[in-house]
Amino acid sequence: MRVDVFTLFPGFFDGPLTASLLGRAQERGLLDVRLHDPRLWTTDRHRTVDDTPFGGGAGMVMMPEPLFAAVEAIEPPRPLFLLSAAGRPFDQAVAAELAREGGEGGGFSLLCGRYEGVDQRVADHLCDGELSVGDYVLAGGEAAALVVIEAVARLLPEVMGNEASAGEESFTDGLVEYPQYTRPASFRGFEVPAVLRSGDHARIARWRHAEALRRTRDRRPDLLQRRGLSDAERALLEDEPSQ
Ligand code: JCQ
Repeated sequence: MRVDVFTLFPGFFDGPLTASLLGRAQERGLLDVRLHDPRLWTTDRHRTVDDTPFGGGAGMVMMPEPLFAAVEAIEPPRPLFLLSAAGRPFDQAVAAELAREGGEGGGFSLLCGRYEGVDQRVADHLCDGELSVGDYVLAGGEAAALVVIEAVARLLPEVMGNEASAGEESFTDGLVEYPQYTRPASFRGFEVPAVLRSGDHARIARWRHAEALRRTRDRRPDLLQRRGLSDAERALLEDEPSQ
């Protein structure tokens, strides 16, 4: 899958794209991230990419010309998304959509804003949509772009140790994770729940499901609201003791 990124700071991506999962995916030819610096498409002596806002106000706005010139020269894979706190919330469903549609020779592209934002004509007439990775303000879209790339790349066939890892999320889909433990069984007097050492795999699966439900209800009621509960899950939440 090809992902083109338009950024004034291509160096921001050096570590994240070469390390770990994304680095291996690129080495294996499963992922092809291409960075483009719009500053290279400026034509003035000072390589200017930003200007003061019409109407006044603090800060600078990214100019349309270098962004349009860069995108029109490259003709990156579409859709092209602007990273912005005002965008469509990026979640696992959007990640899955992008992984599915970028899967076979396809892809998508990302435009990273900086300063106070980009000229609105870039969002309106160059990009196909806007994505937000969360309700906070970043200094630029680069960190958000990395979030999107990593969440999508790990869903591509062959990128992780997939089928098992992706399938594991089946019944717990839309819930937060159940708690995980490893050795030692007792650490500083803190014990691993006995059920996980019982060897009773049906009971372990039931306990994990109940824990995922309980934690989602307590920490992320918004997720539970969206997903809903089956009758069996309602019973599990009421009946299952904590361990
Ligand atoms: C993305 N949540 C927050 C920073 C300007 C479009 O112009 C700008 C974009 C950014 C980066 O995006 C975010 C963001 N999801 O801040 C400055």
